[in-house]
Amino acid sequence: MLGSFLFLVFLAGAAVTGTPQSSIDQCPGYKVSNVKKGSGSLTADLTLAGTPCNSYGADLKNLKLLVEYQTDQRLHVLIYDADEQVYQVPEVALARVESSEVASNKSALSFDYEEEPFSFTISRDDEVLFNTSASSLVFQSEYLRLRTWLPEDPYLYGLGEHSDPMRLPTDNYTRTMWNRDAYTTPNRTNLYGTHPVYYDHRGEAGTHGVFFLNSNGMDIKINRTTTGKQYLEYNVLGGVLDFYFFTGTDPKEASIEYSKVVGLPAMQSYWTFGFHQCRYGYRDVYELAEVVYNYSQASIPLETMWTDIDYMDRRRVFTLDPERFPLEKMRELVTYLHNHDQHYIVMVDPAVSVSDNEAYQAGVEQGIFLHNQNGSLYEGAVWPGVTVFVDWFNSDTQDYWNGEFDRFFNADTGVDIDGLWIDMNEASNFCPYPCTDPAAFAISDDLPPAAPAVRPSSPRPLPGFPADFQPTSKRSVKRAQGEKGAKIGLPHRNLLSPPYTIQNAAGALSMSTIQTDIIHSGEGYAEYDTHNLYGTMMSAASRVAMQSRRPDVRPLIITRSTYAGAGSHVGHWLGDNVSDWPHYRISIAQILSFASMFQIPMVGADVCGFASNTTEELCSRWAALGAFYTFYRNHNELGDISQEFYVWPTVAESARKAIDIRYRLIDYIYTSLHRQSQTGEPFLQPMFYLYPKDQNTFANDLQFFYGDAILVSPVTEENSTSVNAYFPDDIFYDWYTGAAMRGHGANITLSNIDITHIPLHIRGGNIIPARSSSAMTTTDLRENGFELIIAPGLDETASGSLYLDDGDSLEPSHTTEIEFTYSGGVLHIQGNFGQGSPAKVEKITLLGQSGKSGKNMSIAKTLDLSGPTEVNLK
Ligand code: MIG
Repeated sequence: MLGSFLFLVFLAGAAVTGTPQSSIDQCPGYKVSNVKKGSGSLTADLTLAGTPCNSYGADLKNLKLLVEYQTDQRLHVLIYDADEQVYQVPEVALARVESSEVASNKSALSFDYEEEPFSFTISRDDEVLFNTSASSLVFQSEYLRLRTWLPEDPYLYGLGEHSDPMRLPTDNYTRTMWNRDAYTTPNRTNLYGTHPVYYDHRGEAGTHGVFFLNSNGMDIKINRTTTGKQYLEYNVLGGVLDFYFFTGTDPKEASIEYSKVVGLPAMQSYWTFGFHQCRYGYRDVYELAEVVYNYSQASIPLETMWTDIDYMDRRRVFTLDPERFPLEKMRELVTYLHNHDQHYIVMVDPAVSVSDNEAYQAGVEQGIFLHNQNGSLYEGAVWPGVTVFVDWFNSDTQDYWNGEFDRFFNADTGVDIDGLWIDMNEASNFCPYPCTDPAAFAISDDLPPAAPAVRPSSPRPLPGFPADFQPTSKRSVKRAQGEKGAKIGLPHRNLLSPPYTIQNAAGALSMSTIQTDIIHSGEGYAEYDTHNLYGTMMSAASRVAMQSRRPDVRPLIITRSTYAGAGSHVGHWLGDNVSDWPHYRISIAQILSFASMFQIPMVGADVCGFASNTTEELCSRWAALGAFYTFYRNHNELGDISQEFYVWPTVAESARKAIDIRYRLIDYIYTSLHRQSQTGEPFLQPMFYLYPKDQNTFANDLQFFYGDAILVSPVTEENSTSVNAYFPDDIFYDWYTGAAMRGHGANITLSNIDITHIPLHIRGGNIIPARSSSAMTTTDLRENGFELIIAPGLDETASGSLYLDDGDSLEPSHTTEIEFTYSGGVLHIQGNFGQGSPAKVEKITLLGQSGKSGKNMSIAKTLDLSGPTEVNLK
């Protein structure tokens, strides 16, 4: 059933039509008048410069231009309609950064324009970064077009979410932004999230980013003209042209600049970096308990147990299956986990079953579901059958969501979860457009059978049920589309099938999601404009709800659908990948884009793969690779063979070894992610972030840096025990032996890599505060002392840092921030040493040539990190 459903989706995707470029090329563009220049800003009027071409909707005659030199590294360019009717991304979805208006002559970027036809350039020194003279500007009621020239063979990155190479293709490449339930994450299609930011890396000259703050459906095309000139073109279904240009001397700096626009990412609790086990298809609470037990028997640390929609009563959110997951037993399980310093997480979906359940009744009473324009509830079909969908723009929704969380996840009477998993929030709808009979698409009684060889009996069948109950709402739409100054959208648009067609792999805009002519409560936004924000609005509301249950601790929320800036609320998993080698490999490019370029540092793929059966070899390699994601979770689809790490001895061995290393490094991870949450400096990084002048690194997305200090070079091919890894011109040290390895800007074949092993190298110049030994839980880990690993760089110096707090508080009262530096044979320890019992150093290891005899040197030395000190290692 699911298979044929997906097949239909693909067929629909293939039917996407081409665009009539001939008529669009007749569009007259705009001319500039009434220019007003401030020291750090410019405003002007833009008037249509000729006969409207009305190619994909009506040309707007009067526009306004606003240019702000926001900082010395960031420039804002906004082109909007003079009447301010056109939809703009609401502040509730993405708060705007304040401009600290700098004088234009103090800025690294400069804005220049042509009067008629209007076009503009953004330059850094003498280098043009963005030049819109590549085509005339088109600003229509349901279509925007802007094209910029690019240099020949550019190094472009970003434009997520996708499963294409990290360095974007530059020929005939289209990135469609329209959030979609993208089972198996096919490449060259739109996936779950929208991040309309690209980075353009120009080596020595620096790196800049271009963030297009727009949430409408769009195709971004990267291609060449018939004469071979390279360009990037935005084709957008609405909204305004809102661009943030930011620059850095290198890619790291550019990422930091982006974090200033979309917000700094949320800091996560210490325990969240432990290992997580999940799957779809756990039969009952006893099976959950068995898995927890099996992990401990296999001596594989399990920090957090997860449960998919299996726990729900007939897949209804905020309910428990009374037979398979009864409340009493669920509470026992959670208590058991908590008593053993372990954690528990479950899934929540945004679609609420239309049936006799509390979440539905409460939602109807509070009027917080989406409504059709005639006032009836908008219905679709998701797991529980016919459903309604929460309207995140309704001002009563937060109360509703808090209320459901307080009730169902109540510490005293409910399921006391430690974190939250939110899914299906693109939003996903099984009822294809036009959805006239959602009951016909209720697939809950047609679930694929669980694999009988692995589980003694499949989940009991889930009956369908009638859904003819349709109360009317008490909602009130405050504004109508078209109100001047309201920025909620032009009136009289075709919100279902606009004239321009984006290459949505699902087909029509409303296909397999919420119908796009739905108008939200509150301000009255159209789903057409806000579709791509649905998951992030749910993320923000869920964060508040989790915080309202546990006000003092950092909420962990992992979401499927994201929009720019989502990292300030949540982390992300990469959705429904496949248990195959291509998905194993592409996960690296994907986590790197999310963590470093989109500022969602808590990210990981389903380890061992979600769809289809994994293999022992793949799962063994993935157990090790996943240990170097920030979010490390094994997850698997209903009906596939079990893939918990203990199922195969080699996988268990691989997992134990990788988890041992990961746990020893958790404080290094924690320190770096804390820094990212404070400054935007990315933790997970592509190789070119640290070697921005070495062109050999620019497209490498099979190796990566785990923080500044650790290079991860996994085996990437099946049936292989070697990897051809690139080592820049620098000094590295083998993590396992400490042996120095001089990189020469060439590939080195690492061989004899057992399937339980992952090559890791410490990059010279770093000091790593590792725990001296691992533990079965992160709570126990925190009791262990530290080993300081000093890896001198080519200049014989090294540095590192350590951030410590209680691991959990939103606002920790005592924090310790220590800086380690090594030079001239002496280790210097300085910083702010918070109160509380000081961390202990048990061992100092000096790697490589610097030791007395040219070998590694380890000294066992107990040292309290309670104040500044020096250790002479000569
Ligand atoms: O349509 O909850 O991506 O991780 O196991 C499938 C069941 C719904 C999709 C998620 C996947 C999860 C599954 N969900």
